[in-house]
Amino acid sequence: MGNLFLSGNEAIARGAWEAGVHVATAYPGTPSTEILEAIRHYKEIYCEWSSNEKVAVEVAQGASMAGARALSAMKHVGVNVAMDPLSTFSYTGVNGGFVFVSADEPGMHSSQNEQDNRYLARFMLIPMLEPCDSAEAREMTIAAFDISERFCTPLMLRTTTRVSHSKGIVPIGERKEHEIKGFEHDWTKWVVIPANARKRRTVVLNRMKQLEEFSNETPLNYIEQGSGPDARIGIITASIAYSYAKDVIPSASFLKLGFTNPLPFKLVEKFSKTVDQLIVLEELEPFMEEQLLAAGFDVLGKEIFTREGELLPDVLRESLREAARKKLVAIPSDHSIFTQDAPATGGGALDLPRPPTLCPGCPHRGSFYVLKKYKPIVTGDIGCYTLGVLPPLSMMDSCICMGASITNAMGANKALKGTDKFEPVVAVIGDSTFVHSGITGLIDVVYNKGNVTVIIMDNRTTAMTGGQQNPAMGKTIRNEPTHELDLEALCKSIGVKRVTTLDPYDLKNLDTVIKEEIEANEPSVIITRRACILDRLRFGPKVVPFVVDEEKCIGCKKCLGLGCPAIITVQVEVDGKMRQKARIERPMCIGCSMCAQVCPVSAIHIEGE
Ligand SMILES: Cc1ncc(C[n+]2csc(CCOP(=O)(O)OP(=O)(O)O)c2C)c(N)n1
Repeated sequence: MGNLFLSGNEAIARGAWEAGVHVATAYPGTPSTEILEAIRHYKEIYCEWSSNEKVAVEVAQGASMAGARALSAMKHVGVNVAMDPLSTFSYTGVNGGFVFVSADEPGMHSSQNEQDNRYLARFMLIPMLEPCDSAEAREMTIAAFDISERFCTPLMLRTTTRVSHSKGIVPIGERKEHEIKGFEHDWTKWVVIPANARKRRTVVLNRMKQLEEFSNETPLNYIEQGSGPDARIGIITASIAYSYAKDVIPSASFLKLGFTNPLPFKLVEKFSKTVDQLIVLEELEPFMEEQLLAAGFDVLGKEIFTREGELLPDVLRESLREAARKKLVAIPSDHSIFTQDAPATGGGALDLPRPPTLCPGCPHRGSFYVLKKYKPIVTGDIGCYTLGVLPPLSMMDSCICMGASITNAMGANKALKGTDKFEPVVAVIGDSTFVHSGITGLIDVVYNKGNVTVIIMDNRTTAMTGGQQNPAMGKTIRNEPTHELDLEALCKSIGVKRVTTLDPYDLKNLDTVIKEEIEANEPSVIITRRACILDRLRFGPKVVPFVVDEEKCIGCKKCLGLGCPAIITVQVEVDGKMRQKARIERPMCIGCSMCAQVCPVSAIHIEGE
C-alpha cells in the first residue's frame, strides 16, 4: 500500500491498527510512551493511559476475555508491576489475541536499572518476538497477534530504546478487521482455582513445546549465508544487535532471530554445520548464550561482549578487535574491522555533557528549597522531582521505584521512632506516581499508625515522560474531559486528617506548612499544586521575566541556592573593584518570582517595575 517513515514505536502502533486491535492500554515510560501516543490517532482503537501497568494489562486482559485483540505497552520496569496478572495470563491463555510490549533500556538513558526482560518471557512461559528495526516492529506486531491466537497465549514484543526511537522506512498495509468474538464463558480456563490452574500448567508446558517447533520453522528466524572468509564466522543474534553487526562485519553468516523464546535449537544445529565458529551477539545478559551452552552448543558470547550498556557499533567493533587479538575469533589482522573508523555519532552520543536539572520556574523547586532548611529524611520517588537530589538542592535520600517514597518513609519512621536516632521523614511523590502506586502506601501509613509527611507534587501532568494525561488532571489520553480525581478528598477518605493544598511558588506559606507538618504528631499530606512550567509556556499567560538590580545585589548567592538555571553570576566593576553579582538570563526566566522571594535585599524585581 506504500511506505511510511516511522519510529519503532509508531510502527508498533501501525501494526496494532493493521492487526485489527480494538483495545490498547499503557502507563507511560521511556522508551515505550510513543506507542500509545501514536495509537490514539487511530479512531478504531479504544485506548487509555491506565493508572499503572498492572491496571493496563488487566484492562487489556478483560478485552481479550471478551474476544477483542488487545495490546498493552510499558517500559521494562513496568513489566515488574504487571507481572502478577501477566504470569497467570500465561496459564489462562487468551480469547482475543493479546500482545504486550516490553520496551527495555540497555544504557539506562532514562531508567533506574538495566534489567533484561527476555528472562521474564522465559520465566512466565510466554513467547517473545524481538524486532531489529521499524519495519520489523510493524511486521512482528501483526505476526504477534496471529501467534497469540494460534497458540492461545499472551506474547511479549520486546524492543530496546534504539528500536523504539530510531526511524526507518516501513511498508504498510490496510487494517484487517477482527470481529470481536464475545466474552468467553469458560470457568475452567479463566478461573484459576488450583484445580483448574494445575490443568492449565500442563497446557502451558505443551504449548511451549509446540512453540519451540514453531520457532524452528517460522520465517521470523532465518539463516543469512555470509560471503568470503567471514562466512565461516556464524553470528547468532537478534534485535538491534543484528543491525549493528551488519554494519561492522557484514560478510559474516548470521542466524537472525526474531522469535527468541523459545529458541530454535534445531535451526541453531543446522546453522552450526555451515560455520566454523558460533558467536552469540546480544546486549545485556547471556540470555541466548546460556541456553545454547546448556543445550551443548560451543558458543562464544560474553567472554567477548560486555553485559553493560549498549553494544553500539564502535563497542562491538572494539570487542571483536580484542577477541581477534586474543585469537578467540578467526579474524585476521588485516580484516576491515581493524581499519574501520568509529562513526562520528557512535559511543556516547547520548551521554549528556551536564547533568539534567529542574527547569527554570519548575514548581517542584521551592519544596526542596524549604525542605533544606529543616533537613528531614526525604524519601523520594520517580518523576521530574527526583532532580531535587542534585546540588544545590540536594534534598533526597532515596529513590527506588514508583510508589516507594511513602512506604520507604513509613519503614524509616517505624524503625527510628522512640530511638535516639529519630529524624522526621518526608516523602515526596508526583501526582501521576501517587495514583500509580502511592495510594496503597498512604493507606498503610494511616492504617498502621505511622507518622509521615507526604508532599504530593501536583504539577497537573506526567511531566517526566513528556506530559501525558493522568487521572488527577481530568483529561483522557485524547484530551477529552473526564472526572478529575480529587486528591484532597481521596487523602481524607484514606484517613489523613491534615491535608493542606498550597501554591509552591509561595515560599513563605510553603515554609510555614512544611514546618508545621513535620512537627505534627500524625500523618499529613501537603499538596503543592501548580501546572508544569512546560504546560504553562504552551497554554498559560505571557511570561514576565525578573531582573537583578546590580546596584542592590550584595553577591550573597542566596538566589543561587534555588538551583535555577536562569540565574548566573557575573563579575561587575564597582568603584574600581570587581564584585560578584547575580544575573538572570532573560530568555530563560519565566517569572516564577522565587528568586525575588529569597533575595534578602530585594534586589530582584519584575522587569520594568
Ligand atoms: C514502573 C514504572 N513505570 C513507568 C516509569 C516511567 N516514569 C518515571 S516517572 C513517571 C511519572 C512521573 O510523573 P509524576 O509523578 O506526575 O511526576 P512529574 O514528572 O510530573 O514531576 C513515569 C511514568 C517508571 N520509572 N517506572
